[in-house]
Amino acid sequence: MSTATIAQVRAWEALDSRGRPTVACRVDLAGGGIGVARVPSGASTGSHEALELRDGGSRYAGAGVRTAINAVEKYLAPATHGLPATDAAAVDRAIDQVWQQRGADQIGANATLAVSLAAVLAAADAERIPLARMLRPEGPLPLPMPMVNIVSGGAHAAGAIDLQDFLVIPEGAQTFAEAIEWVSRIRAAARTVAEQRGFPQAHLVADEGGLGLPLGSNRAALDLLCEAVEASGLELGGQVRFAIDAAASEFQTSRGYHLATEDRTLSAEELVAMYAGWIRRYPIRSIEDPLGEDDWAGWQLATRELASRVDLVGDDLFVTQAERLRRGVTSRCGSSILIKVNQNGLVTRTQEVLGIAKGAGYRTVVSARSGETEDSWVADLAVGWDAGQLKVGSTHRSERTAKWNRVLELEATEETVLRHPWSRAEEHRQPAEGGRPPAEEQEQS
Ligand code: 2PG
Ligand code: MG
Repeated sequence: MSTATIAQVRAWEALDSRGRPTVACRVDLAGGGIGVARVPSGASTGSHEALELRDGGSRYAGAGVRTAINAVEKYLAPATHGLPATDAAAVDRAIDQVWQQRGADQIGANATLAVSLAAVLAAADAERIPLARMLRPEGPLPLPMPMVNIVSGGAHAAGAIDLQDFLVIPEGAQTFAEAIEWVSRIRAAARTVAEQRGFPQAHLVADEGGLGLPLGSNRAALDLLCEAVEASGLELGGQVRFAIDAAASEFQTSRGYHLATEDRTLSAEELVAMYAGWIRRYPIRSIEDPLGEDDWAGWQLATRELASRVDLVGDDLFVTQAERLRRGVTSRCGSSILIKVNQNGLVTRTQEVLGIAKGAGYRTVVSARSGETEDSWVADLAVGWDAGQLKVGSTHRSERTAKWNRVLELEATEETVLRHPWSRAEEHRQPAEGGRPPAEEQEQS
């Protein structure tokens, strides 16, 4: 028996950052390598995501995960026993076989992902190297550009405003440490500006560590970002740009896109026109989920109208699934993809989706969920897969800083290079049908 073979798989209920239970799993290898992984969970979940199994009933208000834990111990542990953890594809195939046979209602993506992740972490532990290095054995580790939440709305801030995330991208930073110092400065300035504007609740934090403020309009969040960047002494546009995660499925109704904060309902055309106006006025680099998860026609329109100026990132649209991404590429929807392992359920299959996106000329953003844990493996995945961008929330709350801190650790201890995904020097991917145009065709402001 090789030292990397899986000897034991155990699972239990742990808490996530919203106090809800989640699946934790430990894989022990024959030679002593150990991997522990806890599964994250979304709030603005796409309806096409892989199914997260919850028990129902009265425990944890129905959110218990004992069924998923039972699935790990009863089915996934025997199926993976004796496999080499170093062969992640073989481990995932074994997990997937059980998943297909028993069905989503017996296994659950929270069970499959827990084992899949714990196995790769155990393999890295056995080799005594970071997971990022195991995934990328050669050359400097490519660190992602951070996208950092400053203002939260939607499902992450009790609907304080309608759009879910207003983020900053410290594009001009030369190192990850510099990037983090800049965004921490901006986050602090945003709080001060908000307090000066009469929002005493600016010392409280939303689900991802951002400010959840009843600003009165969605656009006001962009003005707050502008003021915060200026107060930080950083240059808007040159050093720092903005990103938005509209999470539009959350405010889509049968009558259109309902902006409750502004008491108006917009058609897809009107919503796209609103974004176009914002893009003209603010240094916006990307908009995620600008339209609803099944509004393919709206996405096509947005891609035609906006993709030459900003990245359009599919999260709820693509849900880290190859089939939906392929449909998006052929029907010219979006130009970038959000990658979340728990939307997919398996580590290697998620990596395949990322590969398809890169092949189609889409940019890629590895993302955490709004319900997170102290785990930091998502940072290693973003680095090891050379995603180019990482989105894990704000600079507040330990489940967020765990991820930034992990990239800082890699920068301090490994040979690394910080990715600047929009710089021409790094513009190496070929755009495909429906993909974004090359950098030189994109407007720079
Ligand atoms: C998103 C994520 C992370 P959630 O929409 O991109 O911000 O949120 O995990 O709630 O889906
Ligand atoms: Mg999103």
